[in-house]
Amino acid sequence: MTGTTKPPRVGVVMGSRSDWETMQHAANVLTELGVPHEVRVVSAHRTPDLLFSYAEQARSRGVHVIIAGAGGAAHLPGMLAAKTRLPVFGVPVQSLALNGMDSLLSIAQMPAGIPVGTLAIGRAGAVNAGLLAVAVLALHDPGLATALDNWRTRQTQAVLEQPDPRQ
Ligand code: RP5
Repeated sequence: MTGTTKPPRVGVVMGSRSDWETMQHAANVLTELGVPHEVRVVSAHRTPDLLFSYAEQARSRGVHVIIAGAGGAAHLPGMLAAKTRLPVFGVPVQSLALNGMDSLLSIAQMPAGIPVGTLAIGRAGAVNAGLLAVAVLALHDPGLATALDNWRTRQTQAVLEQPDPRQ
C-alpha cells in the first residue's frame, strides 16, 4: 500500500497488524506532507525472511528512510538496521503487559555500530518518526522543506490562538 502512486520514499513497517493503531500516526504525517510512502507488516519473529528481503531491497527500490514500529520484544527496528544502512527510526508500541517499557528498551538499547533512532512510546513517537523522516528528506528537497516549515508554523499558531485550555 502506498500513500500516493509515486515510488515510496519512506517505508513504514510494523511487527503486527495490531501496531497499526499506533503507526497510522506516522503514515498520516507523511500523507499530510505529501511524502510517498508504503505501509507493511513485517515481523521479526513471524516473518524473518521477509524482514531480511525488505531490508535488503528497500534502498534499491528508492526508499530513503524506514520507520519501524514494534511492541514487546521489539526486534524489528534493530534487525532492519542490521541489514540496511538506510536511517531507521524505531517507534516503541505501547504493550499491554509492560506499558511499552519493554518495547522502548528493546529498541533503544542497540549495540554500538548499528544505530536506531528511537522515538517516544506510542502516538507521540509515531508522529515524530514521521516528522523526522520528512526532515531527513527535506535536506535535499526545498519544496518539502517549505512544507515542513509551514506545518510547524501552523502548529505554533494553533497553540497561540487558543491559549485558554478550557475553550
Ligand atoms: C510484536 O508483538 C508486534 O510488534 C506487536 O506489537 C506485538 C504483539 O503482536 P500481536 O500478538 O498483536 O500480533 O511483534
